Amino acid sequence: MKLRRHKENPILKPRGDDWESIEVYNPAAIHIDGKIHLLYRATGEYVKYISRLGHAIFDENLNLVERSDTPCFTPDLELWEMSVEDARITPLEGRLYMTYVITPTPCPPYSVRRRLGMPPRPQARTRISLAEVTYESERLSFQRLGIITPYGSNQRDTVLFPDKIGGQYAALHRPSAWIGDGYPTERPGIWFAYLDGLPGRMYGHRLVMKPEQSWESWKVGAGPPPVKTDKGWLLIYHGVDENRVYRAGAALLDLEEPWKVIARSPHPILEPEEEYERIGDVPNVVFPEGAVTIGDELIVFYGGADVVCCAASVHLDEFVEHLLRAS
Ligand code: BMA
Repeated sequence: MKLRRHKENPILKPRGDDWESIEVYNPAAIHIDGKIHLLYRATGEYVKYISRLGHAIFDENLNLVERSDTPCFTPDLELWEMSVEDARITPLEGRLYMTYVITPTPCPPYSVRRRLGMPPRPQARTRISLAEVTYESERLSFQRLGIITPYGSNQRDTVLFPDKIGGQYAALHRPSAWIGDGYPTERPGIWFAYLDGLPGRMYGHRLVMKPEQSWESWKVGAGPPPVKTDKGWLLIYHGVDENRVYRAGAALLDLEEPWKVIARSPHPILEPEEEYERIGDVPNVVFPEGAVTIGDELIVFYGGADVVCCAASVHLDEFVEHLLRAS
């Protein structure tokens, strides 16, 4: 079963001549008091390729209500954050937590470097940091809580579960360095871990999913935080193939032992088809990172071709039933 694209896609495009003038993509999403807040990755130049986070507010019909003129979250150079990328927001115990990627040596993607004749990408080991987000008097503020992923594991795509698992905080993460000899996967996969606190460190790692189908053979990574349903945790994830095409898939994970996969979509639930997904700074990319449930509808927010923000939706119960039948 496929997600249905929003008719007004893309819902956000680059604008101005500053920090968000070339790319606005891969948004986190959170639903607060009838409004949907997106925190999107924004870039304004290719040379340093620093990402910041922008903030846009939509109503429940996805009409844009407000878009901040300034970034809401910027790298803290004293913490060796040169670029902050690909946020996810999880409501947990009445608070909001954001996981985000820190890149020590930001660098444009291959297609842009080739176009601009730039030198090869420096070796970068990315890490995931955590922040608590507060929304008060229509303003977002952030308190940094520090790095949560294991040293040297080269991370992206890390999301907290919105509930404790077995009484412990828990996350899904994607350690790109944990492949090959000594690891249960040859290609980057989605792993489960507990956290010993917030802030805290990960422990008790278990592989949840590795690439299975040809459309996800290069790597897989979690998208938005898992959505709790009575059939299991619904995980929307991305899969990359040998030609670096990014598609979205879905899986259901056991509620108590989320490292156990109950169902998994054999086919993509969204793939690059529209021009804004096929043509951009990285062609052929749909990259889901945010999801909100409004009534029976699950709305998924994703980046298109590393340039724009988009939305697509599905009837949640029908989708879960279909996933159970199809796998
Ligand atoms: C990933 C991340 C994402 C990006 C995707 C496609 O590694 O950098 O932010 O959308 O590649 O380029």
